Amino acid sequence: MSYDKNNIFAKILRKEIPCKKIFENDYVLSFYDINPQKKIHALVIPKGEYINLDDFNNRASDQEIVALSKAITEVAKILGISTDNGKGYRALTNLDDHGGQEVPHLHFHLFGGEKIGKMVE
Ligand code: D5M
Repeated sequence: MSYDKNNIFAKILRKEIPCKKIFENDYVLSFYDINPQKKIHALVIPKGEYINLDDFNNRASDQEIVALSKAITEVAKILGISTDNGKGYRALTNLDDHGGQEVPHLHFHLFGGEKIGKMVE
């Protein structure tokens, strides 16, 4: 499978469609999910063209991988859902068909602001 440059997150990265930005640096963009499943529902995506976590780990540089991982913690802090306050959140990524992935650009969902059950449907 090759990367689809017309996926919705690629369009957000090219600023062709707007997003409610939370955080950005050279490697990562974070914004609110358009269809929140929990009180707080953010997305964290790499700026590079990666389809899913497997593709990312296969092809991304160490710098990109570290940046994405650290951005999750940074965004959680910005949103006030980090483990600093003993509350915490769920970080989740769906991979491909069986994982239920709809947008073919790697994204981590950050769910928080309320107690979350064992699985997110
Ligand atoms: O999750 C894809 C997620 O992307 C889903 O929770 C909706 C969200 N989405 C779709 N379009 C937008 C825009 N334009 N802005 C913000 N969020 C969006 P998946 O894991 O692929 O099922």
